[in-house]
Amino acid sequence: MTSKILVIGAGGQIGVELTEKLRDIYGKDNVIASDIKASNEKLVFSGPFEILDAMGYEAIKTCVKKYHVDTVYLMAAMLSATSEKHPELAWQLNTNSLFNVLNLAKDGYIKHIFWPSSIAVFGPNTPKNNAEQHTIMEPTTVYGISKQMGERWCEYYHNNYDVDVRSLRYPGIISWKNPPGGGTTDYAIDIYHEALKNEQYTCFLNEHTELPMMFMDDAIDATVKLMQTKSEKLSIRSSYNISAISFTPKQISESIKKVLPNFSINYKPDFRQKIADSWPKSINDSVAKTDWGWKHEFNLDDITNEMLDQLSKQI
Ligand code: AKB
Repeated sequence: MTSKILVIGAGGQIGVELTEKLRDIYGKDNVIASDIKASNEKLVFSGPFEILDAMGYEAIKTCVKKYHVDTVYLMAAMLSATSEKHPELAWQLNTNSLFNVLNLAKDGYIKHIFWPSSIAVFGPNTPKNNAEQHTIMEPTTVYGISKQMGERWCEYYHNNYDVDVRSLRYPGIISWKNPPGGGTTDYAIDIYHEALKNEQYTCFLNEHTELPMMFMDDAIDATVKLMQTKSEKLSIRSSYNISAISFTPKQISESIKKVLPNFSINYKPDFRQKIADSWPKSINDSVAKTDWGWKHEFNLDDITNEMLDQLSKQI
């Protein structure tokens, strides 16, 4: 029998492109997109779609039974900046949704889970450069704490209930198809929109804030690859470090200037600076490379060219 996949939070920045990719690979009728609202027309009309609240165990179970789902990608989450404004809601969403899906697997309704973690699991005491898979973590943001807790529970459910749950610590993801929502790394998308519209950008992080980043295509590839890897090859059941590139606002602005020489940037750091300062500058992903052959494709100038090219067609 063909595997049936449910994507929860399919309308988000990563969810939309992940659903598209999964529908390409596994067939549109085998991938059910769901979200709390039907905000993305393309998603709704390109295959099965359900309105679904990630916080409702019974509703997810009903949907899983209706479509005979065996694999869930849980993409619903509140990101770092918004979570600092709504700590309780962030905690509820980010943790209840994960427990719902882990318990569906424990109760025998589904077999496989993908759940994204983040570089936000690291904190100010983590080594800034080349943060290892296993290192000091101690996250200081609500989002980071929720992701770290989630990682511990994923590993626990795997070890104690044999749940096949897999996860990646995504860095900032840069994309042009769907807008991001409420992250600290979102500046690296906003900057391309503003460069094309106004040739000017005011950045909410200071010029030297170096953060790990990745182009969407690489993030989707990593996700698909991890889920296609044979279980026995996976040594990590909390979440894998994955890395592509690291840059500062100044470096991304220099990359943009190569294409748009009149572009200028200025800096007005806000509350997101503190969040960014708590995260490492770069990530060591050697375990993902060894276990399942992870490798990124897009470097900073590739991303700049692709972003400016695609966004200029949209504008
Ligand atoms: C955020 O900025 O909150 C996210 C993340 C790094 O997980 N993009």
